Amino acid sequence: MTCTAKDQTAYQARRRYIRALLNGEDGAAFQVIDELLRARSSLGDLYLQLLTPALVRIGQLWCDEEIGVGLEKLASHLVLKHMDRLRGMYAHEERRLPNHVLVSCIEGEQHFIGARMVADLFLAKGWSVDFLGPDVPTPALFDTIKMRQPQLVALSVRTATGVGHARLLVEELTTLEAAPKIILGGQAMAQNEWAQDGACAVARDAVEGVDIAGKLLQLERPKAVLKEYLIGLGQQVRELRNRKGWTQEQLSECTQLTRASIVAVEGGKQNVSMDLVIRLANALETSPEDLLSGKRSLPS
Ligand code: B12
Repeated sequence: MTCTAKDQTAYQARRRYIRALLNGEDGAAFQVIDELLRARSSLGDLYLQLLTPALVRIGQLWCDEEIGVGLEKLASHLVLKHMDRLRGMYAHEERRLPNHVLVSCIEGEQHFIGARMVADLFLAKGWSVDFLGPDVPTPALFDTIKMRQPQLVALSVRTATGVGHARLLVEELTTLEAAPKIILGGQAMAQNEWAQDGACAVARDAVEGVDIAGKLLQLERPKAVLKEYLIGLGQQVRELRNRKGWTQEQLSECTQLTRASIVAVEGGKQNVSMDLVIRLANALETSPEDLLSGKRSLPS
């Protein structure tokens, strides 16, 4: 099998990341993530191609007694810290979709990083997420689901001891009137036939999990609404112009656009050409994608 330059880079990045984790070097470890972010890696890429393999390697070193559980815990908490920072970059309050998922580890399950990854990817897609974390007793989990009424329940089962609890909970949830859709994941789920009977779905990894969830709820991509984007663009332009301390005159000078045009854009009142968006982006030292990503929901 040929090893591409891209594979080589990914491999080197993983080695540097693992070394920094094992040395407790938070800064050096996050620098690897930063470089991959600048190379336009997505959150899913970072979680599946860097953080997960790094933890698997650390688990192997623990299993081979090359490191103790102390260093395993230090490394896994540094990874959790990096995930907190990444979540802050990807989860946008104003992009909330009407979809609600409850993510939890099954009773007895202490491994919660996988479940946290799933929750983060749902957040990045705009879902409302309830995250319950590790080792949630089955009766409490059932009651919380009944009370919160999510459309979807995502359960993490990493070790074999959790499979029985998962099966019991799935059976109980299917008796509910408005039974939620259920998705299961984690290494222990891979071989379990019972989970393939339609009441629930099983995903191999966190990215596949979010994709399957969309299909389970038949979620169509929401139609883009021009007015929402124009209002968002206007607010982004005003925010960035103010951050630069510029007047509308100064922006009009720098972009060679009329002041009236700047006023109309900032008011969300003018349909715009790509040329205009690019002039504004260059003047405000940002990307056209960033200017257009500021979609705002219309006032109800
Ligand atoms: C960190 C760690 C711990 C930490 C957990 C800290 C924490 N905050 O989570 C602590 C120290 C608590 C721990 C304890 C134990 N651990 Co441990 N641990 C690990 C380690 C190193 C990393 C786990 C991890 O986060 N992996 C990375 C995540 C991202 O991977 P993941 O969980 O597979 O999740 C991915 C997918 O499965 C998926 N996914 C997961 N859940 C879900 C849910 C849904 C809905 C979806 C869609 C997808 C999905 O998404 C993720 C990304 O794709 C692993 C090594 C490894 N190979 O993973 C050992 C490992 C899992 N542990 C192991 C063991 C044996 C234990 C203990 C029993 C040790 C002991 N004797 O005490 C206890 C058990 C505790 C318990 N009851 O759960 C073994 C398990 C062996 C086995 N047969 O399953 C491993 C494999 C180590 C080894 N190599 O032997 N552990």
